[in-house]
Amino acid sequence: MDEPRKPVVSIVMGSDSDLPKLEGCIKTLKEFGVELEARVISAHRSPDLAHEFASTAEQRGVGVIIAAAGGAAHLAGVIASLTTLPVIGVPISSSAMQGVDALLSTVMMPPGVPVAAVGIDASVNAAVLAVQILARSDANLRSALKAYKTKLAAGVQQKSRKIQKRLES
Ligand code: RP5
Repeated sequence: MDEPRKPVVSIVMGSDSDLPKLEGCIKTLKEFGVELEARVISAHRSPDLAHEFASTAEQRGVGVIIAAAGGAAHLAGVIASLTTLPVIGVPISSSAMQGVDALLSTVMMPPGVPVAAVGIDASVNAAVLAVQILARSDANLRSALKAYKTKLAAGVQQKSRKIQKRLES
């Protein structure tokens, strides 16, 4: 039997309640054919697990970590403090502050410990950024990214044609 393929991107989220906001990320990574894993780890509720995860991810073959959390979102920052892997933070809009709290908690890291924060709930961008990082050493991913950009541009033209048609009718 084939060995299960090792995850190259690890998605961690502060709670399972964050999962709906990460479906776009998971779908996008799968479309690029990137092996992934997804785990619930909380910087505040399970700090020992966060420490263990971050300090062993690189030796498990993970290349990029995507860390998503809402509220006082310290998950991405704590993980970034314990690994030299690139960490992409996704602020989640799960609190009364609609993600502004998570955005600032995720992005305002001290010098020397970067988290590449994407927009609030912008988990598709986290996936694309992860693929762009991995593509530096993967020609297939570089081609796939070029095709992705072409598709984005085609989508814009299609929308424009749709508006033209509506104006003409
Ligand atoms: C954060 O608290 C999680 O990332 C989630 O966005 C939020 C609420 O968590 P639950 O109370 O739903 O577990 O740590």
